[in-house]
Amino acid sequence: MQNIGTQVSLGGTTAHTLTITDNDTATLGFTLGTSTALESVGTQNIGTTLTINAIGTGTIGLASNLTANLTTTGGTATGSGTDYTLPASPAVTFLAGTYATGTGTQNAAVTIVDDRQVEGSETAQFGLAIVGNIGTQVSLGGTTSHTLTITDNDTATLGFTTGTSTALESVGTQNVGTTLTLNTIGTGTIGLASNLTANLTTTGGTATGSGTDYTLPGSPAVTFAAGTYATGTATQNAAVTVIDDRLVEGDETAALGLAIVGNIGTQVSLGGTTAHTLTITDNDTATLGFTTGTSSALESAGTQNIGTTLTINAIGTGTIGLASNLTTNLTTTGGTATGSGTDYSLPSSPAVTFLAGTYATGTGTQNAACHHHQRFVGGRLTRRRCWV
Ligand SMILES: [Ca+2]
Ligand SMILES: [Ca+2]
Ligand SMILES: [Ca+2]
Ligand SMILES: [Ca+2]
Repeated sequence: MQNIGTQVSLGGTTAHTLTITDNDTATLGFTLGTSTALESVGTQNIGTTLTINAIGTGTIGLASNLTANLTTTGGTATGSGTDYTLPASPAVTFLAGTYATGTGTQNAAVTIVDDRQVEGSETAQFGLAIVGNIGTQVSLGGTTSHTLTITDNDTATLGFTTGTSTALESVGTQNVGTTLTLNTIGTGTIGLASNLTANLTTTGGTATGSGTDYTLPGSPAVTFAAGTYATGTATQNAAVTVIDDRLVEGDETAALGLAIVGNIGTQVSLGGTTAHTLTITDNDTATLGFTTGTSSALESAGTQNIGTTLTINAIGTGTIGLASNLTTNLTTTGGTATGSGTDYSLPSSPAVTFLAGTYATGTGTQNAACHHHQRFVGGRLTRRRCWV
């Protein structure tokens, strides 16, 4: 200061602070909005991008470090070591220095847990939180949300425990076993993250479903509940109702398949023994005999009807009957008369037919027509018996 003598001295407000407001800012966001990682990947790098919006001249850069963290904002996956673990703080650091292009990228390393849960693909929604800002110059911007899809590498197959089974018609309920086999990769408890349900289906066979010979179980036929399956396998029974009718029908088969109702993502498929044949053993029988043990016919009768009687021994409920035609022939087992047109002729095949249908009383009769032939012995017409 060049004074005027010593006449001027400092006084009043003797200090002044000038604040220079920075006009250079930056935004931090995700490089991409989505990414996908296999459960076994170990570490999934989530890219972040810093974009510097610089005004003026000179080197573009950061005057101090910028740090930020990942945050969980949603999704079906569980963090904290269950399905994934967020990186420690800070997740990303953009170091102080020159950023000539005005942008920089840093990866946030998310740890993926390779469990042994059959769970389907899951999602983790991430956001960003600035930890160490540069003044207030950096804000979140651009792509501020990232969805990571974790693809499950644990699967399971569902099949029948055995390919065949046999049930007596009177059994009531036949349990058809199904087996779930878990194919897991990784470490930790083997299990299902949610219920798996499946139905039985009819794929063929001679038996009729929907209450005629059997009834499929209601939906779902089997449920493998969410939880631990330490051995990697489990069985559940599908309860097929067998109808104890009163039809003489013979053994019948029901060809059964499986249909998954409630899957776990798409992780469970049909596999192993995928078809099961259930044989239903008929407990209804019948006996066939002659109505009487003897009969007599005049040789001139022409046709002698030999009565046969069918007796049905039915167990169960419902209409007594035959499921299909029963036919039989007469045979010659002896006697003094000669068949094949000499003394008599047996009826053509079939001699008797008991038609399929209802036999409410449990019995039925049919005649077998035996044809007689006249011949003269010693000048007299003689009588011959039809021995059949
Ligand atoms: Ca796994
Ligand atoms: Ca898994
Ligand atoms: Ca029966
Ligand atoms: Ca029957």
